[in-house]
Amino acid sequence: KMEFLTVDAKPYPYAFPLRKTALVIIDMQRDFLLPDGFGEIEGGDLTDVQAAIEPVGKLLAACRNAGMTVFHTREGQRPDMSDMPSNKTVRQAEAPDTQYKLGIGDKGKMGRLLIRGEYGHDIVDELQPVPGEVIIDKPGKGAFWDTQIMYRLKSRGITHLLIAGVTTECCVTTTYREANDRGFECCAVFEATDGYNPGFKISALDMLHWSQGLFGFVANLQPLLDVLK
Ligand code: TIU
Repeated sequence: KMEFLTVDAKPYPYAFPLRKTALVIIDMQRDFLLPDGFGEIEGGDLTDVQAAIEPVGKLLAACRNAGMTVFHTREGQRPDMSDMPSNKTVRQAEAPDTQYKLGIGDKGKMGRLLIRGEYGHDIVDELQPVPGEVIIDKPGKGAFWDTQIMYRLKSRGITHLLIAGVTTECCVTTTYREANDRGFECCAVFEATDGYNPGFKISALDMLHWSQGLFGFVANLQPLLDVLK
């Protein structure tokens, strides 16, 4: 028997089948969250993304406790950078004001920036995956481009996604929109995502649920924690 849970959400309550729902945590990596990481070098204000670590942790604990499938993604390139999108290379080389003192693959204080295997590329201590959880390494912003995520989700019978992580304006909503086009019923968790610009977060999330759910749903964390108990 399929157990459906329902949580208050925008634009209307989100119903999700517990056994067919995955939590997808986007890019909670040291390079995006800690000082001297890629995000800060890129010009990001870390205040809000760091504040998201605790709510993401609460969501992760609740989903684990409910027996839900958990996916973690990490943005980065292979050490030889053979999977580096050319537009990333072009953009960091040709940014007019050379705000990027260092770029992807350069050596930062936490290792080579956004390179797999480096300390800075990995997930923060508080949110480390446990055995049985799926880690998706992705070369771009969205988790569906050049990765196995679709096969991993389909092979587990997943139809619904709870989406959290950083940054809202970049990898979170890119992945959410990719998932929506592939037929997944998505719900972003408001307090468990944040970005480098407060205005961006609100706009990005408003766009997801505008007009009867243009792309899907947005729920608050506490009501979700309550229904997962
Ligand atoms: N640049 C920026 O805001 N974010 C990223 O490049 N990656 C993610 O959003 N994870």
